[in-house]
Amino acid sequence: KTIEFPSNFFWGASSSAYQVEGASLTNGKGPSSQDTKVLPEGTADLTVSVDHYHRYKEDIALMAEMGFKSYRFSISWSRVLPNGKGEVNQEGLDFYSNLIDECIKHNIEPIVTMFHFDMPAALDNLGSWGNRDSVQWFVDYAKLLFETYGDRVKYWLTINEQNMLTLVGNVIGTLRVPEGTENVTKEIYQQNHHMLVAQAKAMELCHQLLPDAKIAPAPNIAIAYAASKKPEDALAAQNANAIRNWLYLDMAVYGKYNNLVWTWLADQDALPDIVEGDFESLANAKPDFLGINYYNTLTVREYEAQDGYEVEFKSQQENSGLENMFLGVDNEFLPKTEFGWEIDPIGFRATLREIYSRYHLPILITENGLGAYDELTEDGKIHDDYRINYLRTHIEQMKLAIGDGVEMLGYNPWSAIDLISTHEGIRKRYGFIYVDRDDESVGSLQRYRKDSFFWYQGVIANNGQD
Ligand code: BGP
Repeated sequence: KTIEFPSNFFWGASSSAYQVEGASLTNGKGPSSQDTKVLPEGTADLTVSVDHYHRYKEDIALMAEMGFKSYRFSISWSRVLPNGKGEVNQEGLDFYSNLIDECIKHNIEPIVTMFHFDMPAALDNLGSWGNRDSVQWFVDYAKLLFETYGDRVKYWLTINEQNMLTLVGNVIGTLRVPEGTENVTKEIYQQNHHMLVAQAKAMELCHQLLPDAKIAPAPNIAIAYAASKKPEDALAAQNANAIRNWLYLDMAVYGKYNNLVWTWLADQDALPDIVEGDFESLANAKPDFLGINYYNTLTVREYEAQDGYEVEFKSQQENSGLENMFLGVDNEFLPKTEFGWEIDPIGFRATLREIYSRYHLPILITENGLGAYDELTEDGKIHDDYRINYLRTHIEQMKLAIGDGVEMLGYNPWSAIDLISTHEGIRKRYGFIYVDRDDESVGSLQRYRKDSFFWYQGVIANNGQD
């Protein structure tokens, strides 16, 4: 059968503020947790990044040349509110206003993430998401954004990858556990609860202030496969799915804690403290769609204590596990990227099917992509056929998911332009647009069109056929 992408499908790509902008401590911007954290040795710092702050017009023009219908970017909280609350930085507000106008000028729909891993350092010092006041800080920040940009921004995303923040926040540098904390799991899931309530209140406020706007969470969702036919492995896969995926979507959509997660927390005496009214706020708020980041699936088997395995959820791609719940293993059917991430386009289709049948909300892909070492040739080309191949196979599977009845709003892979990877610096590139800089030196910052740039231009022009 012929499957078509909808005619108003949002073909575009993504970025996040601290990874592209630079100007990290200038023009009134306050430091964020990304500016104060110690970066892995040898990775580019964020003072310049790829200087999108000064070159956004050139960058948006290149996105328009590719035919983008949407651009997903994030607002740096501490650029608009240097202390996270209180005094507003007008220059910061103006920057995003100009960026939004520039998108609209090129008929590119701005899709705005409100929080992408960069907590204002001033709020970090007050305990970040561990402080119950963080709910109000976020709601006040959201109100400022809705009032300032709501006349032009129709699509909003609350918190990027809240599940990864909860599972590996220490690695990302945003969600920290205070030293001396006795029950680490309780502390982490308390912070998670504050984020969930903050998100619910922000979604409700959005609907009150901007009746035409649409708002969604943007977790990193990928289904977990059972490693074998062993029934215990099926249970382990359910545990992994609940903890990694469904907790976040069940909460955002139904305002209910997933029962597997709730009992797992209770067993560890780690249930979050709930304030009166929390469940009401959670139940009242409904997203209009779901923003989904997808990179790769997870394969798990039954947990066994004697494994001598370091049991900890390490990152989205590394084999990881959680005590008594599951252990991650390699999947021999899946190839890996140069950086060791499994590549699973069919898992993308499976994930989309599963999400849609659980929640029945339209899905916007807010990230998907391949990080690789790209090489700039002497004649100014980048032959990234590996990236084209990755994206092509994922688009094919997304199309099959549409054929399965999944309602899709758009595809915004990671990333529009090369940017600084949090863990790997700029040596791990994702963009359609190459930036001449490396981890050691800022370089010329000149932009080049990769082969994938021209390929994606064709895909968009033909609404999904290449
Ligand atoms: C997601 C984040 C992005 C980006 C991407 C790639 O988790 O939302 O900010 O970093 O992953 O990850 P990495 O840069 O580690 O390759």
